[in-house]
Amino acid sequence: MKYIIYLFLLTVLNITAQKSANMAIDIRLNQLGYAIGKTKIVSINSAKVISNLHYRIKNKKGDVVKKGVIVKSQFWKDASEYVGTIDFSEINEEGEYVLVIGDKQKSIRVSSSIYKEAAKDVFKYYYYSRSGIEIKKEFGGKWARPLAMLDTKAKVHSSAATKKRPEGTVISASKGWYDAGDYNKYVVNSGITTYTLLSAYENYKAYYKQRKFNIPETNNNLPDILDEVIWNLDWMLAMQDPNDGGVYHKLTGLKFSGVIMPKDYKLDRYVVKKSTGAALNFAAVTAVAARIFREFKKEKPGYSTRLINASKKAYAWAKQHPNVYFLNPKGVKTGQYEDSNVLGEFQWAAVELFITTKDTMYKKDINIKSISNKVPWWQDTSALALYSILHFEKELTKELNVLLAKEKLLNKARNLKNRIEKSPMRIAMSAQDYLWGSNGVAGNQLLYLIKAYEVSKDNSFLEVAFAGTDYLLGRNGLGVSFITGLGEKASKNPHHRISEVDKIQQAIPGMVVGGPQPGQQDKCKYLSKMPAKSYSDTWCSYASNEVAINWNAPMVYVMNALHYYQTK
Ligand code: G3I
Ligand code: 9MR
Repeated sequence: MKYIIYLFLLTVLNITAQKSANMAIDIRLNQLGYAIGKTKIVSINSAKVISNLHYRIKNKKGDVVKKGVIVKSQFWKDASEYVGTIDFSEINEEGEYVLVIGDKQKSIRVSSSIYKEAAKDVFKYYYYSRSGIEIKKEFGGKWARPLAMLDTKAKVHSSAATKKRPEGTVISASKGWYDAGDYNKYVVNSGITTYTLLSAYENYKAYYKQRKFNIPETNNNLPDILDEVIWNLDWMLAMQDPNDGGVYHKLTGLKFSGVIMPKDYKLDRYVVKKSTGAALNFAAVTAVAARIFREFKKEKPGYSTRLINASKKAYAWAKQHPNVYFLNPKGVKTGQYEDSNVLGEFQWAAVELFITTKDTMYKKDINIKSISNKVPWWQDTSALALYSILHFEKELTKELNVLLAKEKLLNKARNLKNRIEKSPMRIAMSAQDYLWGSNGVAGNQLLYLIKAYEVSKDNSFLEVAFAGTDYLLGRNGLGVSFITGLGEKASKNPHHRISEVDKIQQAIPGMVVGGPQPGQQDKCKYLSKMPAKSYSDTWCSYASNEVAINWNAPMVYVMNALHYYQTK
């Protein structure tokens, strides 16, 4: 009898222990699913230590295809959570599965085209961000909106006045993409953004020549990605002062608008102070575009020549004005994209101009030793120079120290790969990466790993890029997919004026939100101050939940590349 009671108590204790463990755990996974033949990881997160946690994975027929026990967990300090890992990389049959842990379960998809649709959604964000166009139902679905904000009457601000273009001169600087949740347009943030899309094309030409994204230009003879980039390039070209080659830093209202649709925007628009940063971002991007559009002389006659001439003039202006750093002039209260260290931008612009023109005057300015291999972002574009040098490695091998460039890039990529392999969450993000726009950091880390794969053909870089992409799609500190409309539990209330007031319940899909960061500069309501959990899915939170053209760009590159590698 005693033995039966003992057994009964033991069973009850075991069930209770399992139940309390289940209550405390959260299953974090890639909400889009997992790629056949690639690494597949689910993270089990808990405020408490995880041990002896049983799990099963069942297929659609209900057969258990994998089972196991998580015997220990690792402490993830950026979220102050314990993390158990389930690696089910061996499951490679296309289909739907269910992960069962006690009374919790989650659906998991294994597929050969995980990112096919997502790669299109993150790209379409740029079409929805176009200024000065009607978004038609045929291309924009229920997020159609009327023509607005043509920007044909922008005034030269006092900070940008010159003899030939005095204050109040009216210029047209139409088209371009709204920067983010606001309706302003900034040349510096256009730099890394436009380059990333151009680089995607330059590295995967055949893929992008056949990939259709259902935009108004889809049926012309240009790849859709280039049509979309032209929308912003044309605006950038209009931001250059033809009299001296200088480039206005931004086109903006004097303050952020209210929470309105573009058609209700009433603020006067200005082009504001020229800056060295704007000139160099402009010079680099137009030099890349010039070499790409050489291939399309019939479709875009004269465009390549116009771009390279503009690039040269902007670079010359920057050389004559090497330290004109932007800060908002008095009375201007919109975004700054300030940058008082433009050495990296000088290297990037010189590299792109040399690659495109082979003119030794630019080669003279290149010093690969000085180029930082840090993961690039709007304020430090140095590594973009490494990307381009290594794309043209063969062509440049006798001209530049490409071996040093390769060593720099691969060293950084190995560092990122090691972080992923050692991290409790198998992600590259570390404490100092949780900044305003941390999801942009995450995207650029993944892009960096794919660049390393392109350059080295070392498959381990591609493997960790696949695993690392889980982070933005749900395997993170909140179990939320940080890309609107992608996944069962995705960001819903981005700081994006159009999505906030367009009377459509769902936010425009495919937008990467800024991501967790402990700065909480917006002073909105957050549930945690931990770096990896400090995120608020509210309109209010522009410091963690805004969307921006530079945060989507790496995910266009990454998701389309991963789709390409999955299906090639
Ligand atoms: O780089 C430093 C880092 O060294 C330091 O440790 C850290 C903590 O202090 O700060 C880091 O700099 C931060 C930077 O973002 C890096 O992410 C700055 O403090 C922070 O102010 C800066 O925020 C920028 C924000 O505008 C405010 O200026 C974001 O990068 C930038 O993406 C964001 O851009 C805005 C546009 O101005 C307007 N349109 C919306 C867009 C997105 O929110
Ligand atoms: O909407 C603006 C967003 O694009 C900026 O990134 C952010 C920080 O500069 O500012 C947002 O505008 C807010 C302004 O700064 C303060 N009043 C409320 C505005 C809307 O949230």
